[in-house]
Amino acid sequence: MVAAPFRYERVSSFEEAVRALHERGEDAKVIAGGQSLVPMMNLRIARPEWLIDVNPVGAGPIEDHGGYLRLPALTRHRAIEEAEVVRRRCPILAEAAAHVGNVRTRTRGTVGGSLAHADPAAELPCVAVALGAEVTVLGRDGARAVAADDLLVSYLTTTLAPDEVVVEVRVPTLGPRGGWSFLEMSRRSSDWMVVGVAALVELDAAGAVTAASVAVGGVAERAWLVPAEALADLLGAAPEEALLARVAERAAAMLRPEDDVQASGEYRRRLAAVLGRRALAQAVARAGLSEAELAPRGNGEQT
Ligand SMILES: Cc1cc2nc3c(=O)[nH]c(=O)nc-3n(C[C@@H](O)[C@H](O)[C@H](O)COP(=O)(O)OP(=O)(O)OC[C@H]3O[C@@H](n4cnc5c(N)ncnc54)[C@H](O)[C@@H]3O)c2cc1C
Repeated sequence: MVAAPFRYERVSSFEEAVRALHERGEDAKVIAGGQSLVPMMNLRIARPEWLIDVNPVGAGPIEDHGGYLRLPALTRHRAIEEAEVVRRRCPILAEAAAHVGNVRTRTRGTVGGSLAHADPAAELPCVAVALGAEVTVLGRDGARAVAADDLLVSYLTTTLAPDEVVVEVRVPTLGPRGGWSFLEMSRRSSDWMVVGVAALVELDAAGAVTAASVAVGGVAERAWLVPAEALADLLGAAPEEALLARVAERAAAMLRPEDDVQASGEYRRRLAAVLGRRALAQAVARAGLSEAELAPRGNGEQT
């Protein structure tokens, strides 16, 4: 199928985009990478009257601000996957970005688009929630910062107003004894996840856990941040396999995923427990890796 007729405007700043969205009303949509919006238009699930193309704004560089990385909204998934600064300072983000679709999709799709689109099976919202990332949103009254966890509401639904745009995303960088892991199961390598888990841990010098954060994708109507009480047993403890398994089981038991064509809800819940245990174990194993051990090269995948 082809998209219904639409009108098209290019803007060279996010301020202009906000103005255009406001003037054109609720039938206007921003287009960034087009990797979700265009397929939806072709299927006529979306029929915007106006497309506001923000690509002339450009992405600009990913900046290291010490405690956080600043990713402009138009940063492509491929840039996140490949950037040395991301691999070294926030490696979970690069690891997750490598799972997004195929290389053609990653070359066009953007971090701002992924968060604004809010697909519950998308990798970047899941990792953003686990990291406690902050999203800068621009509207008619200026900019506001919103936690990724507060941006996401439900299937393809966020707290963005129709005339607001995502401008940048700030992701906390890895601590000196921080470990990370992003694991997912999908039916084929370039498919959306059936279930994915993002896990972050911090250890003290004695190897006890001082902080942990886990988010799960594909199991609810949005990326699910595991409540702190489900991870509480980790704090102050030596992260042994049996403890990690118990914590992952407890968190997964809170889930009530629905059946769909890809998997039953019960299968997803089991998968969340297994991937949760493995992700926590990998995060623990990676905690304290030196900078020289980080920033591995891309896998050169060309699918
Ligand atoms: C074959 C294929 C496989 C894919 N596989 C995956 C996958 O495995 N995992 C995954 O996560 N995604 C996958 N995707 C979709 C993903 O790649 C998109 O990049 C992403 O969801 C949206 O980013 P985009 O820049 O393309 O957004 P667009 O398609 O341009 O826009 C998507 C939505 O976000 C809004 N939007 C975009 N940018 C902004 C902004 N700055 N401010 C406010 N609103 C904005 C648009 O108005 C629209 O509603 C796949 C896509 C394809 C075509």
